[in-house]
Amino acid sequence: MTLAALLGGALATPVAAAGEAGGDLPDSASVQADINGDGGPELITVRERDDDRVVSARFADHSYVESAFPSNTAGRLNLDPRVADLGRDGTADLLVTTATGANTLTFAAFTYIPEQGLVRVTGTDGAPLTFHDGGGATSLASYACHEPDDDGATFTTVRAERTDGGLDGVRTSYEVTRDTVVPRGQTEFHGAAEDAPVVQADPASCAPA
Ligand SMILES: [Ca+2]
Repeated sequence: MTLAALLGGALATPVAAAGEAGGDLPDSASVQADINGDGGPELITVRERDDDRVVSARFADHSYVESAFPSNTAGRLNLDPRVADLGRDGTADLLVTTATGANTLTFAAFTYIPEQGLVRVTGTDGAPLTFHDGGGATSLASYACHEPDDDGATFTTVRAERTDGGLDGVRTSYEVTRDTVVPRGQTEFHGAAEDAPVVQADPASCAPA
């Protein structure tokens, strides 16, 4: 087998499999998460509705809340919400995919506020929080969560371009309080190594404790 065939096969197989499965993809995806902090799980579902997607929560008492959000994700891919505690306050937030690039997913975050329902996490200027996970040959994007630092930040994003001299980009930390996100610090880096601490960010660290 030639190298080209090897690469072609390795790259083509998952795409073909996804294509074949396309007609059978479910039109919703559900997870369990404790979004109101009472210790019991809610049933969280993301589904497609017309040109939008809808994230919803059903509670143990059968009450129900939902919020629609625009998504540029083709077909039914990446419906699955990620469960994350961005504010490290013990209640789960929901990360939903709003766009799918070649190698990078774009996320929005929703948090549950009693009397309001599922509210999109936004900045004080009203702009929705948007962040990414992925990268590839030319870029890197990721995020992480951590216990509050000196500025109260619990959420960090990293975005970088890969250059001949290393990674050029920015690391930004945020304080997240309920549905409001506030930048607390930013570090630019140039020529950073792949294993440099400033470029490290593990989305798994955002899992609720
Ligand atoms: Ca709960």
